[in-house]
Amino acid sequence: MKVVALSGGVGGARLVDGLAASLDSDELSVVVNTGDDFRHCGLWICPDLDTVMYTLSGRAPIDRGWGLAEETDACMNALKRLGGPSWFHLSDQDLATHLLRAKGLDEGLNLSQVTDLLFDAHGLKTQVYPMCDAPHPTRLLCDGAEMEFQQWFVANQAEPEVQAVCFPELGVASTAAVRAVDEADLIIITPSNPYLSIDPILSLPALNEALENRKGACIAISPIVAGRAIKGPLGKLIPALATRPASAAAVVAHYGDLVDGWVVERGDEAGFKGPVLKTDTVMKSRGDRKTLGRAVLDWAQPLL
Ligand code: FO1
Repeated sequence: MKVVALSGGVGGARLVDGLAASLDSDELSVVVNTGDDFRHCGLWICPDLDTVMYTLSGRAPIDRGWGLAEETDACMNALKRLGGPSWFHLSDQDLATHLLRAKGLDEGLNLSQVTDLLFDAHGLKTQVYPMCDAPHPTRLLCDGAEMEFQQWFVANQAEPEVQAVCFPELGVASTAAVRAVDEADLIIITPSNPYLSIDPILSLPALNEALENRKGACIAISPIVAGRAIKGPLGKLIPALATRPASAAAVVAHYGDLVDGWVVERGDEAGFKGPVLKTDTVMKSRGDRKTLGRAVLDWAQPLL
């Protein structure tokens, strides 16, 4: 069975880890948001790609979700002492990833090629594709001015009220990502932030078209549990952007008829039409991820 997961952020990476435990490496592909990517200290930072890589490697911090669990900060401390930027934390082993990516890009590899190189270096077999190879930066419209994603999310702790999430007009989706969606029997929208992690993927015309004309079924896991986001700013973004309280139903409305079936936390299924799986969707451990991944795949079978 060909499965494609659309992922961004920590929640998406956790489900990908759970799906990878139940699928062969030639069954699972992952299309990852690159709208959070930015240039920092001469490096090209790809947070959502690295979060999938570290999570699949079992090396991401179980609670924080991004970066690496066993880490040191010698370089960041030296950088601070030299008066360099310290708002975006790059710990020592994580820096090795950024340096290797910068080397590959500097030698003319595109983002997909350097991602393959990094995943191989981590001994990972899962097919992970950037949604596009060229920069496709997400910007947040706050108080009439556009902010770069990481300036909003990290430097300003996602505090500034968001009036709109903005994407570049066009954008060329990566060939492998479009092919993966075209060939998929099952497309899974992971419990990522719909506005910040999934909409950037849908903003790419070729991927949006591939999803609209999909041959397979498309299911989604709600990132809102009992009216609250497990992690991140979604609990505030829904009232700000959809002018309604945060709820699983608000996420359903956001995706509209793109989604054929929903996976929601027990108790959140009120008002759902169509196929819905009510289960435990909060992943506190790798075991939880595996259980949820298996439950989602088993439940989705009749939808294919
Ligand atoms: N998030 C923070 O809140 N503070 C940081 O200093 C920070 C550094 C960082 C470094 C590498 C990386 O892959 C992710 C990092 N993140 C940090 C998380 C990142 O901003 C988010 O993971 C995504 O951009 C949104 O999901």
